[in-house]
Amino acid sequence: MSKPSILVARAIFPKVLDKLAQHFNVEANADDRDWAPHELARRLQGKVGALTTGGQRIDAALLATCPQLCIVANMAVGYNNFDLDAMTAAGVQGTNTPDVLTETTADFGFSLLMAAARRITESEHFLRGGRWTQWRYDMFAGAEIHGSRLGIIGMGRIGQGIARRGAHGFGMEVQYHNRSRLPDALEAECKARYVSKDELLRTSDHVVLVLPYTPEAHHTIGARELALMQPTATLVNIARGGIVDDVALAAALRERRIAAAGLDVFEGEPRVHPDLLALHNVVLTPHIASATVRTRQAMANLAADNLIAFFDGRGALTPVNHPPLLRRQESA
Ligand code: 8YV
Repeated sequence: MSKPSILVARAIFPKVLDKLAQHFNVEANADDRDWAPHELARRLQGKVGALTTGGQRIDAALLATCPQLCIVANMAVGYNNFDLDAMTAAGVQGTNTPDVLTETTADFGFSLLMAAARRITESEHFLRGGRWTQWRYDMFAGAEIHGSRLGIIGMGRIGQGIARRGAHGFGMEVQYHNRSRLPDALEAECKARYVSKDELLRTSDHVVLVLPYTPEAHHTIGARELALMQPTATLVNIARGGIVDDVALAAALRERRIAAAGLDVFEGEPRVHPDLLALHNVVLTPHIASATVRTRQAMANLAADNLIAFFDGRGALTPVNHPPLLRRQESA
């Protein structure tokens, strides 16, 4: 029997490609180019599976042109690049990579918080610029981390990881807002108190955003929300671009209506709004919260294993939808 054909839409670890090649005819993206939608659709012709990252949009228009496609395995925990309703309606399985990146991403969220609140990159630029000539009592004096009040919006696995770090490692008072409250036992373990979004914004020293992107979550933090925050507060976004109104945030940072921000994700990334690039009180990183070698390997392997398990007939390992009728896998 011939192997099913799949597309790997971006470069991944050669070992993972080798593993996939044992099970599939693989078309890879050797040059790691970001394919335009029409090119992605062209390359998906005749493919029954695809391994994507967050950058490839899988929607009704694309699915209509790829009737053989049965499964799309995203190498990311977030899957807002999927139109899930369209995939479910078309009988296409979607999968993501939860759990394997939780602690790594929580580490990074905490790093970004500390870098922004303690003005680490800003002071490094000052030093490298040759401007450090003497000590001064208030030089780069930032905000306290330990013992301060941490607000987390989005209390899934990564949010809980950040809460644990804050509460147990830094003695922070943790409060959170989420679509639904956590069970009591989990709240107790994270030492986290549920509050409304506005109360969280008004009373937190630091706010970390870890909620999934949905149309309803668009601009969860805009001018109104920024106006509620304290002038000494830090805002960290490791969720998705579009959760924050970047223009409103740049204005708030410029006018010192909040003290600092740490951003790993941006509206329209990899483009970053020039207003943000012009500011010193924001730490900017290129969507790397899950980027440790071990975690990226685990993510790539889990995405690959989803494809392998699905075509072995074992079912996807970490599905994000449950189509009532899956497209026929024998179409391979
Ligand atoms: C990915 C992420 O690296 O998992 C996610 O949702 O945002 C990152 O870990 C990125 O989406 C590329 O796939």
